[in-house]
Amino acid sequence: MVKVITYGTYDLLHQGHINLLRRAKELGDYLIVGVTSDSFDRGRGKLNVRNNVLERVEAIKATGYADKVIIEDYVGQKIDDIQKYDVDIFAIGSDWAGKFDYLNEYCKVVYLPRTEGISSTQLRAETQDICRIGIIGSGRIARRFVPETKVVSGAMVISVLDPNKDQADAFAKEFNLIPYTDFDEFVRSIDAVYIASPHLTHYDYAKRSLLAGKHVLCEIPFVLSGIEAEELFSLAEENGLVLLEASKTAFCPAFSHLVTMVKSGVIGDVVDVKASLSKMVKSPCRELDPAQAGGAMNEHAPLTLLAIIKLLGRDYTHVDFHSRIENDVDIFTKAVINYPHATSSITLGIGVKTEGNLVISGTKGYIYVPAPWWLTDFFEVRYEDQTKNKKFFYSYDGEGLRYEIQEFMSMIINGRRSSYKLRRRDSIVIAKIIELYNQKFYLRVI
Ligand code: C2G
Repeated sequence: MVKVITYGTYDLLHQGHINLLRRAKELGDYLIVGVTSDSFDRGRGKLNVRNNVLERVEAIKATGYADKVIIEDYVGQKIDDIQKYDVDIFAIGSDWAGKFDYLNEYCKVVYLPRTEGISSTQLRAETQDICRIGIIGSGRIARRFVPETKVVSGAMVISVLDPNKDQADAFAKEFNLIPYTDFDEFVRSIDAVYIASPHLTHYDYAKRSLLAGKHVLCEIPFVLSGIEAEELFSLAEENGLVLLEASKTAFCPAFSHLVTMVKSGVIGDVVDVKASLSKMVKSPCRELDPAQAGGAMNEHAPLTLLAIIKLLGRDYTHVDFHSRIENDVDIFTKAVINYPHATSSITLGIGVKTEGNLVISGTKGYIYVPAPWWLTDFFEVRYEDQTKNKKFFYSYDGEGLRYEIQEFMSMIINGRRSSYKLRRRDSIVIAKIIELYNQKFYLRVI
């Protein structure tokens, strides 16, 4: 019996896939089809897959060509499968010509003709409206955002708003966008906004965008008060719009998996979380300007608090802050946030340098995420018995903004108002803690 194996994602199963499966089956007597898992696809940069793995497996079964369906979940699995199932022929479409020659050592490799004129990418584009995104602000993060949208299907940045005409024009020219200095004109031309303007403008821009019926992705810090955050989320809900805080770490593959691993008990009960983030800045700059809500807390609390809230929840019982202040701005802040059964702290610096890592301590072991943990692509689970330690690696592609953009687009397409990766209530609690700090209720100057 000649055994053939082939692999694919098979998203929105189409005639090209079916032709390929038929041809693969004709090469032998028994066809094994490997369908990629959702996490494997995300790991290899396929962020836009529409059908989940169960739907894709069902679609393959329904073609009647597969004698066996398996899940492909890791790099190198093809070599294992070929040996495990005693495969004679590995078949794949000609778009991969040459790429799998290394499998010749284990079986015969056949590149089958690819069906021209049809692809999952094309079908996704045809069945999905383009979301026209306008960017508010033309600074550093806005600059990184535009290229990242190119890898997310359906997302297209078309315009930029900056009250400074020269800056709007220069940014628009660089990225081939339409420049605006007037908000009302700008907002009319788009479906969604990405707010990347200075902190103190976020609330107003978000509110005006929601009132104009646009979805909003807002940079961190989202807003600096709990009441403002609550108001904006209610406004989004009433108008059937998506409002998401662009807390990039929340959506990247490694951090999401870290949270689910901790919740499943790999380190026992979590007893302490320590998250640090320090980035030195040079004066003069927005970060050191009290009039623009500068300071380490406003700058870096959103990502570090995100880690604590995702791991320990929203029901903290105590918070206090310790800061070193220079020229009316905290250049260093340590906040202690305690829970009934756990402690936590964030250590933030813009004029003090420290190790920016994340340590989650539990009753059975701990997780160590090295600096810069907020761009997570690796972490290690460590135990007293070091032979049980385990390292986990993930991809963190490009600038890492693609993951939040993908989540934002998926929420819009599927009419989801809330993301489990960053709940609206999580964003509200983060804003409330930042507000407590700014009101200096529990602040001690060191
Ligand atoms: N295919 C085809 N004609 C098309 C589109 C796709 O013949 N018009 C083939 C591909 O060449 C591949 C299979 O259908 O053999 C599955 O394609 P995808 O779903 O795009 O999956 P792919 O990313 O190619 O998976 O381990 C995964 C594999 O390495 C490749």
